[in-house]
Amino acid sequence: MKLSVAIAGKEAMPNAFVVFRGVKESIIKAHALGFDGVELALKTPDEVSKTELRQWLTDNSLEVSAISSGQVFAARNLYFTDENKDNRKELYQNFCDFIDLASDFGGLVNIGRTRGPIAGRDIKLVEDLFLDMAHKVADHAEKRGVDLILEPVNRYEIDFINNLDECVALLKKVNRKNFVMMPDVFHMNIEDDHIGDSFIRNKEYVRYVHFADTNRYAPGDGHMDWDEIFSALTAIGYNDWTTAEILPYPDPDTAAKRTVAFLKENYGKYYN
Ligand code: LER
Ligand code: MN
Repeated sequence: MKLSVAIAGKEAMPNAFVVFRGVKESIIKAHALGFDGVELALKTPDEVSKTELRQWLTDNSLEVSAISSGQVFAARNLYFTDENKDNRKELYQNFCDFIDLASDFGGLVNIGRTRGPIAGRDIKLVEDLFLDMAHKVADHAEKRGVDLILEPVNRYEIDFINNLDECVALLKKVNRKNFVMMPDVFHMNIEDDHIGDSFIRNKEYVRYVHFADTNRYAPGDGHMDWDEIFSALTAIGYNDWTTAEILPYPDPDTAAKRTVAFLKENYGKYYN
């Protein structure tokens, strides 16, 4: 497996779920602390120059693990289940641009809270709005060789697609090879029956994984059963990115250092 850390540009909202801010500074830090990659949380596609990004990654032997889109929802209020035509157009264009960026960096674009809420509406209408946008962005992603990764998110953040079973039920309706799943063990701890069983039940769709402990602090700082998680990931043959999407507590450097120390000391054999 490879270890990545969530980062954002300097302009990210204070509540963005990232450890480091400032793309260049974050890449330098991530490399120095022992990560293999960074997950880029972007608000807009033009926030980072491709040329500079490529140079910073090369200089620090780092990869982009994925582009994440949470701030497109949190800061710009754009989402798949919106009925407003102009907003849908803007969201579609934004996703096409993220996909183009991902085709050069990482090959993955996340859909977390950007899927949008049900918000008291008829579930059929909400799913149809989601499916319509899902197919449009999947068409574009297919041309660029990019996968879209839908993330179940806990009920206190959004009311649509909270656990892996619900996510896979919807992904079966999407029915596109490049539209798969990104489980986050922090949300799974709240929503799924048993983390290990849920990974195994839904294994065909697992493409990327977010790590955090039960309190959303660094792995090892809460009461998450990491043995169960690594056993399940091994059982399903998962050997790809595990990305720390944690609160920068008590400060970004300490949180990042604790993540690397805990995972490499206890589960080093998985990070060959
Ligand atoms: C939000 O809680 C989260 O986990 C993000 O990765 C998705 O927006
Ligand atoms: Mn997450």
